Amino acid sequence: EGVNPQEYTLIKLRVKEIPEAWDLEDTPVFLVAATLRPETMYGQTNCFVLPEGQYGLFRTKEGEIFVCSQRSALNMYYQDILEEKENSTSPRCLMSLSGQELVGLPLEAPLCQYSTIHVLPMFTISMSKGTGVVTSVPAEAPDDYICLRDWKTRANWRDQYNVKEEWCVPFEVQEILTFDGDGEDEASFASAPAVCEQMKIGSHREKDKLAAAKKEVYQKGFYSGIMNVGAYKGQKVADVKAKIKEDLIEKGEALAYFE
Ligand code: A2H
Repeated sequence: EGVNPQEYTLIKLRVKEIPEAWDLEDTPVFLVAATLRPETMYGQTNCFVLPEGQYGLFRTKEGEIFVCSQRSALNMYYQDILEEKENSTSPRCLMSLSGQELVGLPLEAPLCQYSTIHVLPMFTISMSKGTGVVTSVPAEAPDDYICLRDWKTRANWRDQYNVKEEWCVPFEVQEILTFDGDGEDEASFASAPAVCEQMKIGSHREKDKLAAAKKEVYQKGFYSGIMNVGAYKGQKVADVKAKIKEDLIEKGEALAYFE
């Protein structure tokens, strides 16, 4: 962790069918995903967790339940997001779960074009960054694009990790940004799928190639991207990013988080 705190937006992904074993009845439960790109949430197709990662259920001050890493729960406790516990320096974990136990859960995600998306595994998630939960926007994030493509195309991986075809195959990359005056070619060149295909990235385990792709897509998206969907359609990403974040926070669908 560096000297300058990084501010993330935590996106609240509501669990649509709460497993009975969690014994929570009607309490609202959310997987919380840390993102630097709240303006891309229109393009969500799924969510990712680390199968061997340890996650926990934690109660917030508002009486909701968040699913996230233990480490991020401690940060949230100090940031006054989680329920206070008297004479304690750490939050209470209601239940501990592996990422694999979250795979397949149906979620409702803010701004998402699909009414239900699912949790899939991603092997490159770091449990010491964000919440350990990553929401997936394949149009703008090379990691997300390649990982979703892995689950769509690799039946043997799906069998091994209990991933159903219908959790990944039907979900299309949504064109959420366009690029100023450049016409179609430039726009499609800057998208994550185009950059990844051009770089011939074979699987989401190819971290170095993905880091290079990420840099290219990110710069282009932030500095020349124009919203192609939603309330700010036609406006520059750089001008509306903060507003989209504030709108989500105001609606109770996201919150600011630092680390
Ligand atoms: B971003 P930074 Cl559209 N492990 O959100 C691996 N990756 C993680 C993570 C973890 N524990 N927690 C968050 N992330 C991802 C959207 C997005 C992101 C787009 C484009 C680029 C992008 C949708 N996924 O990130 O190391 C999250 O993915 C490019 C950097 O703190 C989060 O933002 O800089 C980003 O990495 C945070 O990475």
